[in-house]
Amino acid sequence: MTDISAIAEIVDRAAMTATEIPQFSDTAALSMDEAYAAQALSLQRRYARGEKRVGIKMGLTSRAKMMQVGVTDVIWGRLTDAMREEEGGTVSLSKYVHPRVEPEIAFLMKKPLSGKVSALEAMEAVAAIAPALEIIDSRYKAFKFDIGDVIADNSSSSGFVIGQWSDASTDIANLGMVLSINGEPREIGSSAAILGHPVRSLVAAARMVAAAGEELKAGDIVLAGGATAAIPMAAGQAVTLEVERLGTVAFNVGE
Ligand code: OOG
Ligand code: MG
Repeated sequence: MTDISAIAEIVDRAAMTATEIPQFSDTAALSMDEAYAAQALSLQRRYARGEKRVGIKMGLTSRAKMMQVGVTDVIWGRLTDAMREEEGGTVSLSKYVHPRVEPEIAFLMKKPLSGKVSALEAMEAVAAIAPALEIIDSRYKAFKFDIGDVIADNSSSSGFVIGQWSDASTDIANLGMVLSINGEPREIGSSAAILGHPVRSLVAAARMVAAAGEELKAGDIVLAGGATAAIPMAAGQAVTLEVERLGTVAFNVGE
């Protein structure tokens, strides 16, 4: 029998101390249900330490991301206030194991949303849209995992930076996205890479949180998922994402 609370403690401690751990799938793979149960329990430990839930992140919603990590199911994880990094600020590598950065779109919810919803219903629940950078940091050795591993590890959630909010009526179907390091474009993509349209990620988010007995709440942030492959972070990098129409979001990487 799989000890879900032991797994929750292992992934929570690994994230808290920025220490890498072996994959569970090396010994016994977790089912998706076991993995989501472990994720939920590991977040309970964070909440008990005073962290506040601020939303969720969707993962593996683009082909580029699926190819990069070799997992082909859409997944989700939870975001807390402790994961937020300041826009334009300096992110310290010391909090992370082997972080990567990826270009995303963020939704800010104005109404609760959960269950089976249409794209129109999903957009009606959105207050604003922003360019965002997600810092993902798998706690597993060599950033290698199977689907159960990554879900248990809160889908690699570890940091995020949100740019300026734009009106929810902004057309985000096919916006150019350029991720640059020190002024050099390194990953170039489109918001259309996110399930064909980022709103589909929000529709999936509503369905997936409902399956866990939860909902998206007013004020929640929802990250739609990386539009391109992620780039390993290193000290001295100036990371900038420019999203057509939505503007720029940036941070620097410190020691
Ligand atoms: C899993 C998390 C994926 C995304 O945007 O696709 C993710 C990982 O790549 O470590 O955040
Ligand atoms: Mg992501």
